[in-house]
Amino acid sequence: MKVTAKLTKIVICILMIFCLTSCNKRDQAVSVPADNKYITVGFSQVGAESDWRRANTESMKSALSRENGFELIYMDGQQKQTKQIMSVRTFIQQGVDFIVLAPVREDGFSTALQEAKAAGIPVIIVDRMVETENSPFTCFVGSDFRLEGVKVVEWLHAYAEAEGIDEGTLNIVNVQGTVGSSAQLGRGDGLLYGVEKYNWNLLDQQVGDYTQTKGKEVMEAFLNTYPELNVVYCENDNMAFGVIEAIEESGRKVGTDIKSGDILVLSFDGVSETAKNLVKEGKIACIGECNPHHGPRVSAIITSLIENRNVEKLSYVDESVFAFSDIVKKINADGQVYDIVNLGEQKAPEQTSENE
Ligand code: GZL
Repeated sequence: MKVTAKLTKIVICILMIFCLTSCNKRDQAVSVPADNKYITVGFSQVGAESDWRRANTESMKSALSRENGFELIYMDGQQKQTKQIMSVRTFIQQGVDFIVLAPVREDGFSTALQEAKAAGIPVIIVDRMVETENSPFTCFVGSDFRLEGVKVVEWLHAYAEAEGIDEGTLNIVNVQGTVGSSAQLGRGDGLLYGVEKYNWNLLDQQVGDYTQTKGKEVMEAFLNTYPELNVVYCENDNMAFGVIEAIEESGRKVGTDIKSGDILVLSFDGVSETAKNLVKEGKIACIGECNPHHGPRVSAIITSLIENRNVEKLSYVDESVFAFSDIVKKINADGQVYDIVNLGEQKAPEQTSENE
């Protein structure tokens, strides 16, 4: 009898251990919500201030879609850093899997990023950059804004040379993007690089905040103050639209014939057909392209991170330069040669295999 009792006890203990471990397994299985089949991504966008921004939002939404396995929580920062910081903190409380931040300006996000890190949530910075020292983020994908600016100023220099324009007569005004944003800081650096290298006259710099309305206001003031101005360095297309309105309403002419009194407009983005048509007309002489299509890159980065594959800390999108004519065919920016994409005249149709 004793042996049987002992054996029974052993069997019960074994059964209990089995049940406990399998229950735990079942508990662990239940602790992961059954509907958690999507990767949740909290995206804090700058706002909706420009065509570029709307294209960027569209790219992110179509890439981070449910069909692609994502649950996207989109928050519009309305160009206010306080709203974006609040969004990051909300995402942390919601326990999202990833945070994507398009920062309105470089400084001021470090604390919120530290909080996301402490919560174990990877942060991907897109488009504009945050200040890098002690700003913990997993990786960045966006543009090299200084390079964008250098490309445009090198185009202006090459154009002036090709047209026989004395560069000492270039009187430039700068309509700036949002102060403190890396797009504004970088493109502004590009301009100052050209002013110094080619001895241009930089008459003034005022903030247009990337919007058409403010771009027009700034240009109206410039026209009243600087009758000698003949070049406008505009840090995005929507401000350029406002600049062109202001110039034409003032009775001056927008164009590329500076020697005859035209005001030559330079810009950035090149996203909308409106902007490209203005280049064809010569009302915008040159656009430094700014690529808004970050969605697929962010989706690929998230997939790599989930699969524990390495991702580049900083990755930059490829961008070109659009111009109103092919008078300048190539430029050299920071030691790299770039072909100019001529929008002005339709080139001969591409050679096809039949008539090669
Ligand atoms: C650039 C982006 C800028 C665009 C503007 O990557 O941050 O912000 O040039 C947009 O059109 O408003």
